[in-house]
Amino acid sequence: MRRALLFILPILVIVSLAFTVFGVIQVRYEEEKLMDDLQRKANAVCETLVFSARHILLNNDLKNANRLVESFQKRERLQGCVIYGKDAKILAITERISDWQQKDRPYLNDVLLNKEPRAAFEEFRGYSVYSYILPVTDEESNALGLVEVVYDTSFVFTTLAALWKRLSLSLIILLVLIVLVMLLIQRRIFTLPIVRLTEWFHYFQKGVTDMPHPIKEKSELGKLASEVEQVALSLRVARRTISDEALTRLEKEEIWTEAKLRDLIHAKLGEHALFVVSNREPYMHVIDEISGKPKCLRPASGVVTAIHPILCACGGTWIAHGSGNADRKFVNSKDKLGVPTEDNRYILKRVWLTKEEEEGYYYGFANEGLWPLCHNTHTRPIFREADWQMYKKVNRKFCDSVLEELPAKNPFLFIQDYHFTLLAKMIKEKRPDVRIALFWHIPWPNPENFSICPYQEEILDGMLGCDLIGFHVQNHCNNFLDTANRLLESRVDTEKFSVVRFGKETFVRAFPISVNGHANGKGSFKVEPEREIEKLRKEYELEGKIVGIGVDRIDYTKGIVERVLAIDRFLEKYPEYRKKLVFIQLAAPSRTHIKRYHDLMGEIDELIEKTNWKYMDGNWAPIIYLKRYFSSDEIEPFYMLADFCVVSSLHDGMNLVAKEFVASRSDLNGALILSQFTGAARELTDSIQINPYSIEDFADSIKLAIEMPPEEKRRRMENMHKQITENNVYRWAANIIVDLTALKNIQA
Ligand code: ADQ
Repeated sequence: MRRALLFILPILVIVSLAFTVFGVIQVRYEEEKLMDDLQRKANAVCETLVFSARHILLNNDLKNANRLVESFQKRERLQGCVIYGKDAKILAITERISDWQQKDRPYLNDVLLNKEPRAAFEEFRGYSVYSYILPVTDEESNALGLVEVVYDTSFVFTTLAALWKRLSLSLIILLVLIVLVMLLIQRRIFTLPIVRLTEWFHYFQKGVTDMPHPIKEKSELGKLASEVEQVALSLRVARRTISDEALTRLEKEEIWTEAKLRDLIHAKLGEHALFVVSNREPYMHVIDEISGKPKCLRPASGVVTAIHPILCACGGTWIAHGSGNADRKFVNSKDKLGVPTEDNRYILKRVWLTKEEEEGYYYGFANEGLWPLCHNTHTRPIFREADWQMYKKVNRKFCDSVLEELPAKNPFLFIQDYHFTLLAKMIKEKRPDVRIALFWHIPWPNPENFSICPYQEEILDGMLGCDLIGFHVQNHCNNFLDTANRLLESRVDTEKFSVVRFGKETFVRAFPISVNGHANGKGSFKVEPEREIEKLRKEYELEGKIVGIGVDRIDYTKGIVERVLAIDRFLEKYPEYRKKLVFIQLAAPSRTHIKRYHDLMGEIDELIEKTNWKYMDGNWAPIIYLKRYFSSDEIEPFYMLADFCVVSSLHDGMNLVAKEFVASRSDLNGALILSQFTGAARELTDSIQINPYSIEDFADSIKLAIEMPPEEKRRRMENMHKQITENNVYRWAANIIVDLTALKNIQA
């Protein structure tokens, strides 16, 4: 519209100017004509009056003078007339203008003297009148007196005003007609072809690349459309070639790498792009509190850690909640941006939530309800009806956002986690052709525990909209099948590991998630690791010390309190390690709006302070607590310098910190103390496994980790390193893609 105005406005201005000039000329002409008329009329009337007045003045006949001025006032628009004597005094005046005599008129003597007529506009009773004066002379041209006629001129102004009104109305009608005609022309010539072209681009973008373009004429637009059609053709050919080459390469390589996953995705998905949905976004823009400038962060989240390398490898679109306070500044008109910023590998589409939506859906239902429901940590889940309604609303919002993006042909959608249990069903209602996998990153409880959820049926029904549901470990799969079997009208096929509900089959599989694994045996830093490690040793005075490390989001499931209690017990029980051990805890604050998390932060602060106070000696204190977000490049040197790493979750779907620690130890040194309640414990069997609730055993495990002979440590780390290298996150994603595409073939 703004563009159309830019186009129409100059035309309107020119037409209005031309019309105004024409109007002014016409009004002037009309005014002159009216005045001319008036003057001629005044002249004629005055001359008639002179003729009668001469006789009256010669005879000084005042009676007739009065009669005469009264009889003349009946003439059209004549206000009245006056007869003056030779001394310029009024002899007779029309009654109607009797107050005319109060007017000061010094020019009367001049007219008598010069015997010349006088015409002028005068002001009378606040109006303009036209006065015309003629001298009356005898036969010898001696002045006998004067006659004056006074005309009303208001009709001139009324006539001119009416004329202006007519002209303005015509101008308005003309302008409206011009606007309408211009809009019609511009719609026909520009808008319609562009709308058709945009529609065609839209389909093309959604994967319909074989539709001919809609611009038939050979205009510039037609040329542009042909060019895009050529690009479409080349792209189609290139994609086919890539998937053929990818298949060949896949058969040769063994270890899963970024490149191999890319090949697999090209081979399996071909031209169909990959879409990922998660609550947490991989890149957040926030205003730096110190500098006041926006900065870009990678959130401390296991989901982000796992999915980001996959999208980096194969491109696609990641749809997530735009939760950073500067996020809106960095998206285009479709709420998208290319990430990573320095080297755009995939598209991030941000979905905006209101404060109430975030409160109800994220903090409320997802994190005060589902999170404690699924984790066995004895934290009571809270289910509020209002939160549930918000959760449904937000799932619908994400559904609309995803539908806008999905291409026309068989797309693949990969949903993350417990925030979107209803999404798959919502999408399938509109697009049954979309292949959907959901990965559940947290544990799945047994049916008894799950059955306390008041919305159990809708949640299970929503999840069964998926074609494939993945959990970290087989035990979670079994729990899910049991739950569906007991709480929902459905049939569980224990041979195929699937749930059938109303004829729709959903497969359930275990896919243990992992990290990228550094298959080349080196760290993934952009900076030099040795320099970084040295810097840390100096900064935290770690020279000659035994260093333990813990890296967590601050969450009650991570067992941070139990960890501190175990360190306390260890130092109590084995005092010879006082002043020798330093434990560094990196902790990212998380979900701090929830009271349980807020209280937990306070509890951890207090406990660490108490423990440090208890053992403090000179400059030494056992625990260094670094409570902030760290980038992965910052975390890795901590992993590399540590003698042991502690993961003490009370319950954890997988736990990527354990795997990151192992992956970063290409020196095959260091020990891992790992809670038996993590998914990771099933794969990392060479870790020192603990029950974090048993503080005594936990403290002994710290001693075991410290005193383990180097060869033993090396042997264990080598096994774990091999395990992570072979079963890295690329293999995890590949397994899901292979299973999902295999299902597609079965169901087709
Ligand atoms: P999370 O509970 O978020 O994930 P986890 O697997 O422990 O957890 O991963 C946390 C990630 O955050 C790691 O990559 C770690 O490096 C990072 N991180 C921790 N502290 C940090 C800090 N202070 N600063 C910056 N980053 C930090 C959920 C499930 C897990 C599951 C993952 C993946 O709860 O069980 O392993 O998803 O599926």
